[in-house]
Amino acid sequence: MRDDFTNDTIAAIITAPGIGAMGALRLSGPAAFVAAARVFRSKRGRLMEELGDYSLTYGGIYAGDCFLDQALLLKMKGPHSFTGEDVAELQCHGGPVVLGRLIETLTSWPDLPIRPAQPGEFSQRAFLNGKMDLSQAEAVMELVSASNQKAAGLAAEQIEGALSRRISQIKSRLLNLLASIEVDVDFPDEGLGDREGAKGWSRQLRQILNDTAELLAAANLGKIYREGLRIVFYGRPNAGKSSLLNGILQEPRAIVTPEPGTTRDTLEERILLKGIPLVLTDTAGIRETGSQAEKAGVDRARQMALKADLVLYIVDMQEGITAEDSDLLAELDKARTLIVFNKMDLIEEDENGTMTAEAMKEAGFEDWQCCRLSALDPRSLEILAKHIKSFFVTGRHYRQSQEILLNRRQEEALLKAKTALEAALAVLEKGWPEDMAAIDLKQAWSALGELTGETVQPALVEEIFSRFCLGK
Ligand SMILES: Nc1nc2c(ncn2[C@@H]2O[C@H](COP(=O)(O)OP(=O)(O)OP(=O)(O)O)[C@@H](O)[C@H]2O)c(=O)[nH]1
Ligand SMILES: [Mg+2]
Repeated sequence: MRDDFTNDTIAAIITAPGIGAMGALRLSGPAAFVAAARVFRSKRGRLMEELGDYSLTYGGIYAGDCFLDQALLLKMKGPHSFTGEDVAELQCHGGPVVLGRLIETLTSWPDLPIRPAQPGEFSQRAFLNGKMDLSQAEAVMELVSASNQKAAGLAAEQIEGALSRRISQIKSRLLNLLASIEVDVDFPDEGLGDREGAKGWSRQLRQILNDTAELLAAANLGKIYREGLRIVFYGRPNAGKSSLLNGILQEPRAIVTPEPGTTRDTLEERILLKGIPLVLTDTAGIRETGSQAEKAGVDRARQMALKADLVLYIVDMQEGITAEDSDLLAELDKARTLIVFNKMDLIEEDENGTMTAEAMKEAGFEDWQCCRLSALDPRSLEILAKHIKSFFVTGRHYRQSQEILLNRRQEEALLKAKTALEAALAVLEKGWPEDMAAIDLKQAWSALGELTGETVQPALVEEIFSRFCLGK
C-alpha cells in the first residue's frame, strides 16, 4: 500500500470509453475540491466554498480559459462519500476528447499534484476507509459483470452486506467460544473446563460448523447462477442425446444420424432457459468400441457426467431400460440425475405412462426423477424446462437456502475456515487439551476475516483491487 495514501488526490474518467450521452470524471482525496474549482465555474459564479457539502451545481468546465463543455459538479464531502474522502464528480457530455482534455488539465499542475487513479483505486480507498468490506467491494465487480438477472441480484444483495452479515454472525459466535476456551486455558482453577464445559463447547462448535457448511452450500447455488448449471446429456448410442440438445437450442447444432456412435467429441453450448443459465454438454453414446476416437469420446463422456450438476440420462424408449442402461445409471448420483425417456412418439400414447413406470420398477430405479418426451417434438422443451427448473429452484435436490455468490478466493477462505473448525471439533471430542482446539479456532477466525478483508494481507488487497476496471 502506498505511504502517501492519505495525502494524494486521484482522478479518473469513470464512464465507459467512447461516445455516450454522458461522461463523468471523479476526483477523490484532500485536494478534490480545490482541483475541481480550477476546472469548474458555476453558472451563477458561486465559489466552491459556497456550494453545499452534498450538492449538484450547473456550470462549465475549462482547460485554463478554454471552455470545454457544459457540466454538472457533484460535491460530496468525506467521510460521507463513496471513498470516504472528499469527492468531486464532473459530469459532461460523453466523448473522449473533452474528458481527455479535462484529465490532462487536472494532472498537469506542479503546485497541485493530482494523480491518475489506478484500476479499482476508488473502491480500494472505500475499503481502506471502512466504507465497505472486501466481500462488498468484490460484489461490485460481480454486479457489473453479471450475465443474468439472478446473478446481478445476488451481487446487489452482497453489496448491501448480505454475506458480510452472515460471516460476522459466525465470527461473533466463534469469538465467544474462543474466549471461553481461552479463559479456561489461562485460569484452569476457575472450574470451567470440566467435562460439561467441553461438551458445551463441542455443541457450540458444531453449530458454528453447520452454519459455515450451509454458507458453502449456498455458495454452490450462487455459483450456478454465475457460471451456469452444468447439464450433461448422457446415455447409450442413438438414444437421442444430440437430438434433444438441438431441440433445446432450437438449431441443428450437433450432427444427428440414425447410426449409433454419431457423436464422438463433447460439445458445449450455453443457453438461458427460463432465467437459469445452463451449460449444456452433448457427449458420445456409451458403448464398448474398437474405434480409438470413439473410445476417447466415451471416456470424456464419463468424466463429464461425474462433474455435472445434472445428468440427463437419455433412454431410447423403443428399447426401454436395458442392462447397459442399468449399469450406467447405477454409477450415477440419484440426486443429480434426471432419467429422460425419449422417442415417446413411437409409443402408443395410452401405454406410455405404464411402460416407463414399469421399466423403472423392473430396473430398480422407481424412485428416481424421470420425464417422458420426444426430442423431435418442440413441446418437449417445455417439459424439460419444467423439470430442470423444479430440480434447480424448488430445491428438491439442492437444499433451499439463501444463495450467495463467492468468488474462488472467498470460497477457498470459507473452506479453510471449515477445515479448521472440523479440526477443532475433533480435538474437543477426543478430549485433547483445549489449547490445541484454540489454535484451530484462531485459524478459522482468520480465514473468515479474509472473506471480509479484516485479516487479509495488504499485498492481496492491492492485487484484488487491481482487477477492477479503471475508474471503479
Ligand atoms: N422418432 C424419434 N426419433 C428420434 C427421437 N430422438 C432421436 N431420434 C432419432 O434417433 C436417431 C439418433 O439420434 P441422435 O440424436 O443422433 O442420438 P444420440 O444419442 O446423439 O446418438 P450418438 O451420438 O450416436 O450417441 C436419429 O435418427 C434421430 O432422428 C425421438 O424422440 N423420436
Ligand atoms: Mg449424438
